[in-house]
Amino acid sequence: MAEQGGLIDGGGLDQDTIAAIATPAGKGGVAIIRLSGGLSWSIAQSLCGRALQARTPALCTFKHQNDIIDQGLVLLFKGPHSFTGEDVAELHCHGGVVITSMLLDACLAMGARMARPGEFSERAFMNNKLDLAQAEGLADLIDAPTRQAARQAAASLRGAFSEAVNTLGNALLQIRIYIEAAIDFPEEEVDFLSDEGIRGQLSDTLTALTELIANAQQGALMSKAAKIVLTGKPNVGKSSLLNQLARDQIAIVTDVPGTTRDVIKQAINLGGLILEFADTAGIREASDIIELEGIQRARKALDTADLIIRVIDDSEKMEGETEQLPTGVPVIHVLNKIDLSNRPAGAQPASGVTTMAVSAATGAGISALESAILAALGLSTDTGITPFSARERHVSILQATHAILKEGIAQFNQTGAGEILAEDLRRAHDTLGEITGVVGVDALLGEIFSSFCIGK
Ligand SMILES: Nc1nc2c(ncn2[C@@H]2O[C@H](COP(=O)(O)OP(=O)(O)OP(=O)(O)O)[C@@H](O)[C@H]2O)c(=O)[nH]1
Ligand SMILES: [Mg+2]
Repeated sequence: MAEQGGLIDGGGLDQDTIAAIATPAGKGGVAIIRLSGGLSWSIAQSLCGRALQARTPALCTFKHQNDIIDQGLVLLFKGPHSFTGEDVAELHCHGGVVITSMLLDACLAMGARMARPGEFSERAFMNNKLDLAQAEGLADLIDAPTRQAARQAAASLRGAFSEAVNTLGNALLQIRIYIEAAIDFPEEEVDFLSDEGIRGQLSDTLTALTELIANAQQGALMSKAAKIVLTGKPNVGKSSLLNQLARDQIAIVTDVPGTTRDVIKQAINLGGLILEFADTAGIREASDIIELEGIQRARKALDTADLIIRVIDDSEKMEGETEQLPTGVPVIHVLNKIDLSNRPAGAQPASGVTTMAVSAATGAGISALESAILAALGLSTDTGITPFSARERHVSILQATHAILKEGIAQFNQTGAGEILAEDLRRAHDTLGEITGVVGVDALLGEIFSSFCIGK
C-alpha cells in the first residue's frame, strides 16, 4: 500500500483528471492517449507498474488488473511545464481501435474521466499556457486546408496575431493613461486637449487597427476553404465551368436543361489555395419535384457562399429576368460560350459587377477568371501573404473596437471632453481583449472549445 501511495503524485487534485485518445481514430503504427490532471502520473505509473521520471520516455508494459494490454512508451510532464499546465501523461501504444479503447478504459477505471472536445486546450488557456487567439490558432493549424493556411495558423499559435493585438491594446492604454493623468492632475497644466501628440497617436492607432482588420480578414479567409457557388439558368454551362476549373469531369454535362439537381462540391486548388466550389441546379421556375428540391439546395448553398459565380450563356441573347441572389456576397458574372458568340476572352468593361468572358468548352479566359475569383475573395497568391491566421470572431471584435475608437475620436474632436475619450479608450481596450481572452469571454469559452476535437 505504502509503495502504491508513493506512486501517487500530490499535484492539483482539485480538478478532474481527463483522458482521451489524442490521435485520430483508426489503425496506425502508434496512437497516443493523453491524460491531464492530478491523477495522470499515478494512473500512468500504475499501468506501467513502476515510478517514472518527467520528460524521460520509458518503455513499459501496460497492465491493468493483471491483464496485459500492450507495450509502449510513456512520457510524463510535470505541471506547470506541460501543454495544459497540469501534470500530463502520454501513453504511446499501438494504433489499433481496440487497444486504444482498452487502454483508455483502464485510465477511466483508475479515476480519470473522458475529456470533452477541446478540454486540453481549454485547460492550457485557463492555466495561461496559451491565450485564446493562440488556442484558436492551434485548432486552425490542425484543420488547415493548405500549406499556406498551416503556416499562418502556426504563426498564430506562436503568438504572432496576439502580439499584434497586444501592441494595439498597449497603445490604447498608453493614451488613456496620459489623458487620465491630465484629468487627475490639472495643476500640471498638461494641456492635452490641444496636444497634437495625442491626436497623432489616436489617428496612428486607428490606422494600425484598420491594417490589422485587413490582415485578420485575409487570415480568416485563408484558414477555412472559401465557398464559391455557381448559379445561373439551365444549360448556361455551370457544370462545364466546374469541370474546366477542376480540370476533371466532376459533374455531368448534357445539352438537356436541368441536368444538375444535387449540389456538387469540389475542392479546387487555385494557386496553392484550396477553394470549395459548388455546382448547383441554379435558381429558376420548376414544377418537377426533383428539380424543386435541387433549387432548394442551390438556395441553401447560395446562402452560405463567400462568392457567387453567376453564369450567363453569351450565345443566347434572351437572358430574361435575373434570379434573386443573397445580398452582401460578392458576385462575378461569367459570360460563357464565347466560342459561339465570338466575344474576346477576359475581363469586360465594368458595369458595377465584375464580368469575365470565358469558354468552358475551349478553356479560353479561364485563367483570367481564376485570378478574378481570388481577387474577389480578397485572396491573392502573389501579393503579400498575411502573417497569421484569424477567425470571423476576431474580425468582428476588431471592427467593434474600430467603431468605438472612431466614435471616441470624433466626439473628442467635437467637444474636447477628455473624460469621455478616456472612457471610450477603456471600452475599446476591453473589447480588443476579447480576442486573446484577457477579458469577459467566459460565456464564449464553451462555444469556442467545443468546436475543437476530442484529445486536443
Ligand atoms: N460551345 C460551347 N458549349 C458549351 C460551353 N459550355 C457548356 N456548353 C454546352 O452547353 C450545354 C450545357 O452545359 P452544362 O455544363 O450541362 O450546363 P449547366 O448550366 O450545368 O446546365 P444544368 O445543369 O442543366 O442547369 C452542354 O451541351 C455543354 O456542352 C461553351 O463554353 N461552349
Ligand atoms: Mg449542370
